[in-house]
Amino acid sequence: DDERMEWWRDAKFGMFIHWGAYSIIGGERGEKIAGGGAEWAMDKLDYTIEEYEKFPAMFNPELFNADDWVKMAKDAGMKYIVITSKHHDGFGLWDSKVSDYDIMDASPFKRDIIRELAEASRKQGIRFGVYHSIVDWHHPQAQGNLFPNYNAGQKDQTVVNPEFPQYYKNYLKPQVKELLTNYGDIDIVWFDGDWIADYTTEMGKDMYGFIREMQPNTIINNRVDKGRKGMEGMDREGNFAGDFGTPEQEIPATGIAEDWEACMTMNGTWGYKPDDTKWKSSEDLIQKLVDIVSKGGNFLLNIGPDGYGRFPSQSIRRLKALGEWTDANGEA
Ligand code: JFZ
Repeated sequence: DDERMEWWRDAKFGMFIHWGAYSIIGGERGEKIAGGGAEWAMDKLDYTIEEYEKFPAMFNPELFNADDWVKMAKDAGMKYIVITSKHHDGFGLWDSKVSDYDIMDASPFKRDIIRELAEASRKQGIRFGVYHSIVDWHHPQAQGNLFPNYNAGQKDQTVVNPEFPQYYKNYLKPQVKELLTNYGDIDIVWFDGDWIADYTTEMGKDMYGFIREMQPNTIINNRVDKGRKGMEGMDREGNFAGDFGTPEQEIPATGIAEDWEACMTMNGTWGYKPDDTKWKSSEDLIQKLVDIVSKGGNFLLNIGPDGYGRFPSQSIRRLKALGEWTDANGEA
């Protein structure tokens, strides 16, 4: 176990990437702007499934260059990348046979983004992982009761879809299997959406074992278990919660014995959102890196590329500053 975690503990600093069909929308619909994360546009701006499907159909990010993205991460001093293979909207960035709601069949781009990034990461010598959402607003059996236009009583997160176990078995697991078998080593699987009432600890344990069997060295976050915010579950012996805890937008106090990784945005959104101009300064981000690393944690810092495949200029400037700092101060 310790051996499996070793590279990750040494790595300290990684890049989170939230990218998908929502990156076209930028969190805006007419005069409305979604509050918080723009990756939630489908839910927050009340798009029906049919309306939202237009965005994958327009997703054609011709400026995307995997080598450039990986180089920007490396130059910033980051040692790994975690990108959204699928966020809550359900649109997959890899070539999937499980569903047509993917980059090959639902979009004009028809390039396997996960493959290009996995290969570029390997080539440039940094680790590669995927964020995969348990919630899936596009799948009728898995909308997590969040989608407003499906099933009366939506947004009541206590409502359970009786067919969710079928989604889990026949859709979610096969998706994860594709990701864990078609792309070489997947170093991290970062689950999210575990909060929905439909998902169970039994499913989490099953998923954890399923991945371990395919790739014994993959590192899996605590949100593979049910309802694991922040460090929940990591502090209780014998309590199933994955390999590391995931404090979000916060740095815990000192004295955590378990593995943890703080994930943060550079502004206030995970997905691209031009309206969000609350950028943390480079100095602040450097400070956070030092604070986290000094407390034994990892720092997963997010980029929300736009619908063309560009990192926001504000993010690029901050990555450069972080790179200059990590260059000058040795390994993070
Ligand atoms: C989730 C997503 O809903 C969000 O869009 C983004 O991807 C983020 C990284 O993860 O949001 C969460 C998940 C967990 C907590 C808070 C927000 N939590 O543990 O407090």
